[in-house]
Amino acid sequence: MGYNIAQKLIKSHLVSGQMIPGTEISIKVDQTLTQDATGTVAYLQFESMGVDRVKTERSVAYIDHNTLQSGFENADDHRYIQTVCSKHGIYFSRPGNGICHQVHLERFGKPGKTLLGSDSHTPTGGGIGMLAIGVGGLDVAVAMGGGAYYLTMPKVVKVNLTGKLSPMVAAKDIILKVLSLMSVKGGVGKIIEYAGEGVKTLSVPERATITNMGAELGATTSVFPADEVTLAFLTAQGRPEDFTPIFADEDAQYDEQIDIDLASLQPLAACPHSPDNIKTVQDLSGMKIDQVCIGSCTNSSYTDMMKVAAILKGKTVAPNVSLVIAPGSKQVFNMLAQNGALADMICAGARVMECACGPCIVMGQAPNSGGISLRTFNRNFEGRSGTADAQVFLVSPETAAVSAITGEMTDPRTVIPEGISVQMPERFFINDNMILAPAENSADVEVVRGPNIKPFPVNKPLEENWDERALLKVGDNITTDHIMPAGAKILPYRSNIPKMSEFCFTRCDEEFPKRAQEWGGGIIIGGQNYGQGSSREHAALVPLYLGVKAVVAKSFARIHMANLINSGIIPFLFENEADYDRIDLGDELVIENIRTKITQGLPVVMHNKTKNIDIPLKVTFFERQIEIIAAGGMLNYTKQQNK
Ligand code: MIC
Ligand code: SF4
Repeated sequence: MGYNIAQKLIKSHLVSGQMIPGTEISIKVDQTLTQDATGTVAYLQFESMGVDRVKTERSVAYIDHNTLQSGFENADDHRYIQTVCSKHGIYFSRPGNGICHQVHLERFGKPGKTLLGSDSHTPTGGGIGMLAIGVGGLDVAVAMGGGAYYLTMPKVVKVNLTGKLSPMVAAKDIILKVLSLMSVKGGVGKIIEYAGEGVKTLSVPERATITNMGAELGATTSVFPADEVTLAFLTAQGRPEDFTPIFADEDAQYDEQIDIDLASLQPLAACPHSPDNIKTVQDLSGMKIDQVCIGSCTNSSYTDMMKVAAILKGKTVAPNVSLVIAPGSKQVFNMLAQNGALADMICAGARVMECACGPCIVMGQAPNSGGISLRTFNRNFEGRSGTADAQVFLVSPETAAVSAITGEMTDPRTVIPEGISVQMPERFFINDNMILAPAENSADVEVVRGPNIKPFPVNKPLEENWDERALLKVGDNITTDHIMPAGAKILPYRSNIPKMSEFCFTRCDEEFPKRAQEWGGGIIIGGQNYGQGSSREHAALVPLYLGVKAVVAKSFARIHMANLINSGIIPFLFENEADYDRIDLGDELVIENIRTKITQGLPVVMHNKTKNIDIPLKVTFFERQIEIIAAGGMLNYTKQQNK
């Protein structure tokens, strides 16, 4: 029996386990990436492991998130990351060089390699045939130290693409279509593999848009073949030698299949407040808009920007619209400046920002009250834009640019029916002067630590008997943006967990941090898909700091569940989902002999003392995860192993 691409990539990196879906495997990690919002803690954790030089083939630290320096904190953290990287063998992409996923695709990604990144959109690398997985910072730290990455062997879904996109229909519309079919939790435990003759009609940036936003499916990752289109891209990036062809075998098997005829697609939009709430742009047309943001790791490539510039050329942004554009990388920005496309954007009235995450992570540009914002980004969770009552619609660059001119949601096919043709350049502008190689000699480098860097919390070994309270009860699809919001005000404290704790869960309940302090922690009760969205470990580390012992939910998102285990907070599932309704805020929850039961694989029952009922909990952890939980988190576990 032949292999699909996902299986080939896993097989060639398998360290332990067997490729049986649902079982635990571990793989060798070739490359890692971090960004600055997760990087500071990841490097603090790496330092605590006492490893001198990273053991990966290539590790890169990017500065792209915390770029608004309204105080010393971000600049200090950047200096810390720069020096710690230089000391330990990590390449450093300076602020101004671009968004991690875009730059990594351009300059470092290699087909056939594995990439672990402390950012949920790391699967962007799947666009060139990498096995690229988003994880918490601690998993990246372990990988940099030479440790394997442990994961649940996923099922593989084949998305069979036929035909060709019509003019003004974009790669974004393909992934929005997949989201409408699978939902934000439909990808959990799965790799999404793209196949079929439609694949070769898609350029690398288009493929990367699709794999990037596969994160919104909850998938482990997404992957495309590495073919002649990939080779042309790498050649244009001046690195044809990095190419390796990767295809599925003729007789490859898949666990599921979805068929999409590209020719049948039309422009789509993800409506508030979820990336899977899909409608056609046609159905929404005529809706007045207030803001348009173009960029983010999903849609900020050279070809995306050139299309936008072509649409804006000779036009003026509608009076009711603020148009913001952030190119994805210095390479893209440079090329737009050199060929005059930037002038077309400026002339039309665009507010051009530095190449970074920008509005996607609320480094400015929050919409007006109740504002309607069209964004080419990948997430539109409620409040994520920085304005609590704003309505964010996720659309393609074509739809965004055309709508910025008309001032209302507009199907781009009605304005430019013939479409826009933008050629992939034969050679990109290559200048890696903003990527610093590490020092040859570690001893020459002194790591600089600003006053914002505070120790991160480490858990205690698992205790035997718990008498806790239900500290918070939340509904379905709680995102990490609910748990630990981002934004220019809070992000500067990513290396200061005590300060961050003041904002924990405040989007759901203003009183949460105060109550957690007063009650000395407790247990969180969650619904379906708890912890969806980002990889931010802070959504586990801050609750740990506030004394959270466990989360009992109906289901969990993959990365967040791993982050909880890594920090020693137990992610329990309800044995009977109906029990969710039998717990209220403040209920006294008792679990006896929990350590013995978990380590011996015995059933765990939580007694709701307030209501005098027993609530059975599902314990579905792998052996190694049980050891991590018992040790009180990954760092304690690693120390025990190294003794
Ligand atoms: C995001 O898009 O939510 C982020 C900010 O990139 C996060 C990482 C973080 O919170 O630092 C992600 O996607 O993992
Ligand atoms: Fe940055 Fe937004 Fe991409 Fe996250 S989703 S990496 S914040 S551009």
